[in-house]
Amino acid sequence: MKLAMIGFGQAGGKIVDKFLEYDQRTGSEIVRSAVAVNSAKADLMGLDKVPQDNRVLIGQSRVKGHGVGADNELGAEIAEEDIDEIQGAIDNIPVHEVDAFLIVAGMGGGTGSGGAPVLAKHLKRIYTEPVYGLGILPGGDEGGIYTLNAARSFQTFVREVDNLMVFDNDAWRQSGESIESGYAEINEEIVRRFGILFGAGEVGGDDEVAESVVDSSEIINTLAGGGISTIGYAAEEVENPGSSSGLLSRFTGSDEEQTDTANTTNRITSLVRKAALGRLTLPCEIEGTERALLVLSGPPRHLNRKGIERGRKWLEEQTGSMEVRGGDYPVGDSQYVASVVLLSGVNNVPRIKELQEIAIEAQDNIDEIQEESEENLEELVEDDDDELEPLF
Ligand SMILES: Nc1nc2c(ncn2[C@@H]2O[C@H](COP(=O)(O)OP(=O)(O)O)[C@@H](O)[C@H]2O)c(=O)[nH]1
Ligand SMILES: [Mg+2]
Repeated sequence: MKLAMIGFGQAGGKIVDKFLEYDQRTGSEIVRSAVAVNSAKADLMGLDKVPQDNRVLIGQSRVKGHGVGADNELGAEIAEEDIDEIQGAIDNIPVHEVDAFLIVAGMGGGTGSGGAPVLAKHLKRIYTEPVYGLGILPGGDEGGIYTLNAARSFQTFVREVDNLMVFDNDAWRQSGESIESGYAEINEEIVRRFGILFGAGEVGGDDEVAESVVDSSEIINTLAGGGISTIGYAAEEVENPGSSSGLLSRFTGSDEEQTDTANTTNRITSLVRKAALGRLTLPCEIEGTERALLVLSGPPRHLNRKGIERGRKWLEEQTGSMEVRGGDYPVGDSQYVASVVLLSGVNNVPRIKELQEIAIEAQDNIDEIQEESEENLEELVEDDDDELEPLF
């Protein structure tokens, strides 16, 4: 599946940069175009792969290239004010060649948190292609302002996009690591999971013969209907004589072929379970998921229809969904069989409930403060009445 990716803010830009690197490394060709938008000049300069012409600095008249701090209201304002400049970069995208837009942003900061929902709304008004979000939730240790930003931005972002895929930094935090090296690993994880998912829809007719290849319409249909999505992943190393580093098996008897088939099927079903029950990009209860897509990637001889069908059935039972799709993504020279499970329209997510409560609480506080100040104002006016002559 071919995407136009727009990284908004620092996290967004870095992750899109990583997607470009992944594309070059694996030849998956999922990034048709990449744009980075930021209010901080230094962040844009820190990118490696996003073409210079596709780096858009917004809010120059307001913040002089220094960023908005963690002020996501200011982030939203400057995105609105400079939407034409962002559109200028998007005008260079051959939109007829892309299947969807993907806006990537950290939800806890200022620029991406405020700007990503504004851009989503804008793109949806102009284009008919789906607009997806990839939202990164902050770690719990980042502090209250980040959580509050995320709580507010998340609500708007999920409403504006066709589907919001989520990665929760808090669930992936590793202790004893510097933040930067921690992010480097986390970003690898993000790109691997989404790379396999979107790469699955990019296998052409002349690629490896596969039993049931996933195409991009299956990804789009799984995401259609909106809501929040999470992704599971599991992989196992396999022997692959087809790859350069694999061992050549000299002889394969028919008995061995049969155990091979059984092994292949068992490996696939166990990888599907591991992917769905292991750590998801956004941890949640998988029961009650509205739609799901299962992708098995790896060398064609290690993929089979029976395993995928079993895995698909198992996912139907676990999620209670009647809309579970599945297929394979043959990668001839891979040393791994990997299972990616996209759970779309998840409903039972503790982290999201927590964020919603925080947003409501914050709103109540704001209302209270406003009421108080209105009362104070009335008192002032009443007091004034006694002392001042009416103006007219
Ligand atoms: N996964 C990941 N998250 C990041 C990275 N950098 C920042 N974040 C997260 O994104 C949030 C927003 O930070 P940042 O992108 O710098 O804000 P912005 O530039 O104002 O949009 C932070 O609160 C972190 O949770 C990164 O490289 N990877
Ligand atoms: Mg930053």
